[in-house]
Amino acid sequence: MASALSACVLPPPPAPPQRSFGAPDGPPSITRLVPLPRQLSESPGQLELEPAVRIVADGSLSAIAEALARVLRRSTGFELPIVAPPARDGDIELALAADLASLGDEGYQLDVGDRVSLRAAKPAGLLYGTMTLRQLFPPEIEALSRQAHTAWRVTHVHIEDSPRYSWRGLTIDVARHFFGVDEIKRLIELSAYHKLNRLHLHLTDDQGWRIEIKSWPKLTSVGGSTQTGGGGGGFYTQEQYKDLVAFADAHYVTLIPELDMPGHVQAALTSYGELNVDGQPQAAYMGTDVGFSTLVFGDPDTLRFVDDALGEVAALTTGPYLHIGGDEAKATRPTDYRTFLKRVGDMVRRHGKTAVGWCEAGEAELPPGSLLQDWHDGCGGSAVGAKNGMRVIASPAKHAYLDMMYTPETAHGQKWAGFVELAPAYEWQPVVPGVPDAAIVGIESALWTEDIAKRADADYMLFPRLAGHAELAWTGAVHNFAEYRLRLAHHGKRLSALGVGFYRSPQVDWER
Ligand code: TNX
Repeated sequence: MASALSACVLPPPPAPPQRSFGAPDGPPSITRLVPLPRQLSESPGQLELEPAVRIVADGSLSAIAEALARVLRRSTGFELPIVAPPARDGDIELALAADLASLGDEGYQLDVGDRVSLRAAKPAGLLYGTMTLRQLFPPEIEALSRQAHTAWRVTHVHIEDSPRYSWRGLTIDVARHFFGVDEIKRLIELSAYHKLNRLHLHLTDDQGWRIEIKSWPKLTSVGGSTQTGGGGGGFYTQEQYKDLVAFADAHYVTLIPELDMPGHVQAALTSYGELNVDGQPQAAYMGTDVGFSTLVFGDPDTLRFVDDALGEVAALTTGPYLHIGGDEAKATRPTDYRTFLKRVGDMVRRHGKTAVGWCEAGEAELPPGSLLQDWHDGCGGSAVGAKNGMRVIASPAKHAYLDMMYTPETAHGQKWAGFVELAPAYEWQPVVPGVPDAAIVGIESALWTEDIAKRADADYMLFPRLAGHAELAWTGAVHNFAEYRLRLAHHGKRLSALGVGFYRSPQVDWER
């Protein structure tokens, strides 16, 4: 236990950290946290949860209180009733606090002393505060069954925290291989646990169409029945998709649907002959090539199809964004590409949403305020787009593509952007050539699934790299891999308790 007040402070963004976390004299609580909070100080003393502990929160916060209670009840075996204020010593108190508005909508303040007091201006901040609180306990707190011999102690601590970037996301390709509702819900929980707030579902590609469009039912009855390498495919009904949106909303994760166009559309061309020049449905595609399919331009059927599909997906979407793809449209003539995406951007606006496109789409005139997802050093479009008022999300393949193999020995995945071990996944900055820092809204990792068909393989590729990306997005670049790997060793115990089968990189001493 620290004998004197010890503190670690991260200055506000974008300045670099003044001192490194995890220095030998750093507060021990720090070694438990991924992502790091902006500011933490410890003082002497510890709080131990007693069986009589209660969660004190007013009714409007019951969902967040209940989510925390569920986790703590399982492992502690305590009853953990949720009661209205006032709190007494020994309790965990959650409260909204207007005086914390300076920490923003996602920031929070967490004090552990004679009781736990978690305060935030907005509910999202409280949710993130509960994630930090969970990490301050021993890792067994995440266990699914009662851990009888663990003392649930937390060192007295004061934390003030808020995110560096507003966009902290993950792309999951459910088109190449389909991942069902329960798998996506689990990823939403794991995203929120790491303080991520965007989940982008790549719903359509050459190999499959994964979202029911009632006005074009063959998109799923035909286009949803295939996937890479053959096999059954699958899709979300609109009811299932609504359920996913509600689940994501409850975790303060914005679900972003992507309908990729004008390339990556073979599944649509397979479903409807009228989308093709010759009026005939095309053959299903189950390989791994990209850039060979394209929609036909200027054709009224095509435009009606795009508008109907965007309209139905917009109606299912509570968040502000629709992703329209725009990547690798190598079979589309450049002028057609620009004309088409401009029209699609206008449709998105008409449906009341903000367009997001892959960086190539910066070449097209999307509405101001649209976003570009940059997957490799500008890819031509990001700088142009930024000049035209677009904002940029950094997803550089060589750091953030989680389908890249860790090493030549990794059993699944690709290597076109290089091998991505834990250090290169962690040590980078979200900068894009020609794009001013102020136009960069954050980071999004991506898991493409040409070669990833099972939850266990997805876990292995996502974790623990996603934790490093989450830290970059939440804390900003801390970049002391030697220190990070110590925290990651601890985090690995939490991931295991959460049932995540992650890659045990030799860069980390997991047994520490
Ligand atoms: C590139 S980067 C793609 C995807 C592939 C991925 C495989 C981008 C926007 N498109 O279509 O699945 O590489 O790593």
